[in-house]
Amino acid sequence: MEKIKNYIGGTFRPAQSGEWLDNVNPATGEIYSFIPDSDEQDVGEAVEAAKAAFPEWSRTPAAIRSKYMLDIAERIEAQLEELAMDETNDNGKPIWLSRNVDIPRASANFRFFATAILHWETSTHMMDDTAVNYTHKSPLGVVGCISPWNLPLYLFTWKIAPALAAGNCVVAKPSEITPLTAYRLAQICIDAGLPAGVLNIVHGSGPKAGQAIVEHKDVKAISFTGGTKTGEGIARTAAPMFKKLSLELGGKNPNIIFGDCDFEDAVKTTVRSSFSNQGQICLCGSRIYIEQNIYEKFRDELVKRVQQQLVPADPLMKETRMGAVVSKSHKEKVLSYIELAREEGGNILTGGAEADAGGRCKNGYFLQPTIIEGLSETCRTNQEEIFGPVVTLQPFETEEEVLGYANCTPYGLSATIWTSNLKRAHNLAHRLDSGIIWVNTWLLRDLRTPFGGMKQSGVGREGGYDALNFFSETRNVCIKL
Ligand code: TXE
Repeated sequence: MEKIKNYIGGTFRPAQSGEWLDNVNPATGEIYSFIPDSDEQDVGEAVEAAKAAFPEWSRTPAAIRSKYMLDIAERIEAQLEELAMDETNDNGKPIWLSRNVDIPRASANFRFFATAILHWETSTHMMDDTAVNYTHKSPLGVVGCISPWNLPLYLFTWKIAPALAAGNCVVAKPSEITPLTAYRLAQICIDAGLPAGVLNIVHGSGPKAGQAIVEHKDVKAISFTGGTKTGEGIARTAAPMFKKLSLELGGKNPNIIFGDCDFEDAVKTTVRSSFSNQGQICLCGSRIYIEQNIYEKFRDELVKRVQQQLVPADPLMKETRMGAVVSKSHKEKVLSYIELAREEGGNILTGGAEADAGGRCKNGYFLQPTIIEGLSETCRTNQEEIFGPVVTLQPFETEEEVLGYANCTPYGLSATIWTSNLKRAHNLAHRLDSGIIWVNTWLLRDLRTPFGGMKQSGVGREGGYDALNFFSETRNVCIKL
């Protein structure tokens, strides 16, 4: 069985403790590789390697940094098939999704920040004829990037790429549940000739390896995506050390569907926004609010299409659109929420149980896509992040009413609005407690735009120049004329 290794100082190494963790394929329930159970010793080594590489890398011209990164982007593209297969085996997601979304986006992340750094401008402020101020940006030094399991290589590279582009050296940790494509990325970096120590990848658990990155005194910033509770713990450790923090946390996103929407487009996209990646995307809409005058028509059509299109099956089959959820414990967590929804008086319109994908997947972690109605906006099912293939439906009559529903959770990541009334769309968009709002679309991403949430969905924004600014220190220089 394959043993995944840490990538430190340009070489592959096991954890110093010699301990390993199991890596399970969620579609089969079988252990298929091992990962290093790293701790603070390994993180310490990685930080030292990053510190040693930093002076050279930070002085390397942006155009050369960009070249390394473009080379990495091309190598990811060239290995699309192998990487897609690895991602699906690690995560349980349909191979279609790995091929068409996860891996292409990982390459796009490197390509985007490799070119963004070439166009990054700083500002000047003239004070009449008295003085000129200019803003100077420099890399922070060694930074930490910690990513989750739902979009493994996609989110890992979304953090690493801007950090490297801005001239930092990185200690990164992928989720211990989905480590494989991060390991492949290390080999790609070696093949691309990325100087040793510029990127270091430490594998292991959150409480051991992740916490050691957050606690290390020489790690200047932490960029984290994951659960809200974990983010809270990270902030507790990092804030008193005055580290820069970017936290992209959970969501409980509303989809608001008005009677005047393009019905076909709204239903079709809602199937995707509810259940893509088995509902395990922080941007999935899990609370669907439908205007009363189309409630029944929309509900019946949504249920019909989900039953027809989303049959849980072997994620390696090219036609599969509903794969396995990421782990046994996650499957159980989602099932416990379905049980809670029943206790709270919810009516399960479809799904509501485990699924058997048969064949080699008979012991995998599959769930039926689940649609529930009849719950209030304030019940736990509608307040807590489930992060699985479970959505609720609720009718509304007025804009004010649905705005209240949409904003009534502790989260504020994203929202979608479906309407042909432009005035209403703007009006609502400006009043929703969400960092990302889509009107008549979902998950349409321009990588230049700010990405992140309000309230318990996080702190800070990723994407575009926001990410480059996060990974930089800013000085103002004032010169008297
Ligand atoms: O996330 P964790 P998990 C939500 C979702 C899910 C829940 C838990 O609701 O059910 O979070 O998922 C590392 N110091 N999202 O358990 O634990 C960990 O090793 C430093 C939302 O995977 O937050 C992993 O690399 N690092 C979401 C990463 O943090 C620590 C995506 C995320 O793990 C750590 C995924 C610590 N003390 C889950 N503890 C989104 N919003 O995209 C853990 N980690």
